[in-house]
Amino acid sequence: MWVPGGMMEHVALPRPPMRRMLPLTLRRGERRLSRRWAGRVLLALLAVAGVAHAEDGYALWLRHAPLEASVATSYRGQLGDVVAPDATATQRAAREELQRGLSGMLGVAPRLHSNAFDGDALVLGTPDSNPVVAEMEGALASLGGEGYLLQRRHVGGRVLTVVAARSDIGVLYGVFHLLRLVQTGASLDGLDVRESPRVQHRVLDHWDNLDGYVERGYAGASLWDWHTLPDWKDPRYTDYARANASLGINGSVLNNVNADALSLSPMYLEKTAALADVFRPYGIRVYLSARFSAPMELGGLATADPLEPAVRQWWRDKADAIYRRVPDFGGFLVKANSEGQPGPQDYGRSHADGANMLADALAPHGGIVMWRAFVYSHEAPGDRATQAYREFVGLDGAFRPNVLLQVKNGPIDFQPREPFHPLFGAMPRTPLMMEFQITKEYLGFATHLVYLGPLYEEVLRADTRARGPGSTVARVVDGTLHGHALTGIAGVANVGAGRTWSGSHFDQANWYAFGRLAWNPDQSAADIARDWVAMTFSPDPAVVGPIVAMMMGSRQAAVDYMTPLGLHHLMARGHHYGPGPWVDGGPRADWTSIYYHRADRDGIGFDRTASGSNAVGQYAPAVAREFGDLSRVPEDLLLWFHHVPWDHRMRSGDTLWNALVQRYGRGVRYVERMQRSWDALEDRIDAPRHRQVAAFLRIQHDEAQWWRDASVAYFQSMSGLPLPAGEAAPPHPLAYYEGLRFPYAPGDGR
Ligand code: BDP
Repeated sequence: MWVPGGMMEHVALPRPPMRRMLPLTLRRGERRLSRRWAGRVLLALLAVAGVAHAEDGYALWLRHAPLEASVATSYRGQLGDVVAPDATATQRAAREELQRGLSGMLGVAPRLHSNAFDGDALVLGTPDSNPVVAEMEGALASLGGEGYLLQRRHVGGRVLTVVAARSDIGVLYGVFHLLRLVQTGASLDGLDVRESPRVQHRVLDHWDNLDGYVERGYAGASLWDWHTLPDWKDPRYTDYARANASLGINGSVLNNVNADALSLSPMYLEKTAALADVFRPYGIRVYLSARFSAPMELGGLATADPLEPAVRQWWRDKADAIYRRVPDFGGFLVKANSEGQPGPQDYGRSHADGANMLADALAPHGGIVMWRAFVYSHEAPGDRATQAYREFVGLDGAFRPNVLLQVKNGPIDFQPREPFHPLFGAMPRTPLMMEFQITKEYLGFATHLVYLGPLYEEVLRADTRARGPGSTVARVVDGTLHGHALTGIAGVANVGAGRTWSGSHFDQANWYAFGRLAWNPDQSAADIARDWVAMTFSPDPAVVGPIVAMMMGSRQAAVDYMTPLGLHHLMARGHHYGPGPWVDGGPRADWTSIYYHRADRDGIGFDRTASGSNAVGQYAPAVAREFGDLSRVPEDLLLWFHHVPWDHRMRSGDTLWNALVQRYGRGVRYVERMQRSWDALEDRIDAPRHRQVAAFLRIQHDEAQWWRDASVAYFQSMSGLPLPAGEAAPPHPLAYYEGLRFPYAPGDGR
């Protein structure tokens, strides 16, 4: 029945939990149930009812849906009573999670003891809080402050399942891991799991404005109700913290990188402190995006020059004031001299001057600066893809030890597919932090089912060759490549106040995948998807298999129907919603699509080889040779790096023109297949979620078709070539697509 470490072989089909499984559990157990147990079952029923009746996505992957009865009985027998300390807020959080999770999944609330208990038991603790764990101190030594151990131990005739760590937060993480094992049907026999995070700062960046609007957010308004804070601490803040802790996310930047200085005012710092209080038991520190000109806006200074003593003093005082309210404040995230934001260059100073000033103010308190390398200025001529490298690479080694340089995964801007950013591997003396986007600004917003796990995985596994083969981006990020202890990874959050948190059921998977990869960047996107599906929908292989299959190809499908073969940035003007390969004119060349695709009668693509912008020259020589060589460049990046004629021969032998049109069609057909797979799951998924996903897939299909038709119509107007056999002509003339307007596309910057 149990498959070690994997899915269960024979799991009953998912069922409406309250109707079938729980009464069965009761009947079977009746004889054994004392009054006390009956009371606990009732409690569990009530706890489960709250979750099970509301299949609206709110419970995320923490639904703790009831397991099939015999499975539940087996786990109950294996785990026994629970011995867990309850002296600190984090210890209580761990107990509550266990209680909630096991009640939901096993149908019975576990018996909790805070100290000694004689029978078989599930034991939680640190060396300080539990004597069994105290004896394991040697095994815990190398776990670090956040790691944990899950172990089956035979101690004096008792069988103990131990969740041990050196800190309370490690224990909480271990509890979430154990609950995941139970929910996904893993065997506990011979349980022996050692985990510690590979990356130190695992952070969500919220692009939330103080007025509640979320830039590039597709899940409703901001979670933070600044107006009612600090007095009203919405229970949702706790659920947010629980969800993050279940993944090991340990930081939250509360406000948009396009920052409002007001976030640093005393009134807002009180509100930030209230959120920090809610998050603290879950191991989450708060950070703020700092507006570089705040000393002028809030402090009335005439300058924000980072070398000006009054400015430096202002930031020191500000840091002191923040730490008085939030003693474990994480630090600042800064977007400077990019897209019109103020920064040190306004005063002829460098990024390092700016970052170091803030780092000096935070250092006495242990805070860090996450300085963004996303710089994008119209004053800097040349290929936009090369700007960050040009501005930063010469500053390697110039930053204080508490500065991380936060680099987007690719050199342009969260496109459906980009090569990895050339700064990874190129600044050995500076810790580089990864910035992924979880919210799908360029990937169909919340309505397109696009699982980002494969995108993250592709980037993390890319080989920078900085120190020979195996110099992966993951090893830059986890610090092992260049020996940095300070490490970080950030995801631009996709959560909002909408009931599903992420705007759709499937976008929750992107939050989930980001968190799991932040903990261990070498995990596989497919394994993560399997866990997510098992917890979010059902561990039934007949559910997990098809859904994981849908998810794993979904990102490539979006690339295909939006920007295949290395095309990028072809969105219509003013929003990032629909196709606009025809966009030209306006104030800046690099705000147009034609700048990026460079299509004309003869060919298409951006020449970034030595004969073009030479962006390839920013990569390590081995990578530059591969990307720069038409015969070796991955075809998925062909038009990113090369301008080629329409009749360029692909490796298949077909022409580029045919391949391009076929890719568009392939993307649309993938969505059709996802629709069919999803329809076939109708009896296995609860109706509310099934209905919404089906509707969103219809939207996705229509929009994929629209992308395909508009793009094919436009590129055909350039190439003048006939469509390959079997590819239908777009139903409308190009002018129709060009004329479509979407003034209120969600997520637009304001
Ligand atoms: C772009 C977004 C813009 C952000 C910017 C950034 O369109 O809203 O402000 O990135 O990362 O992707 O700062």
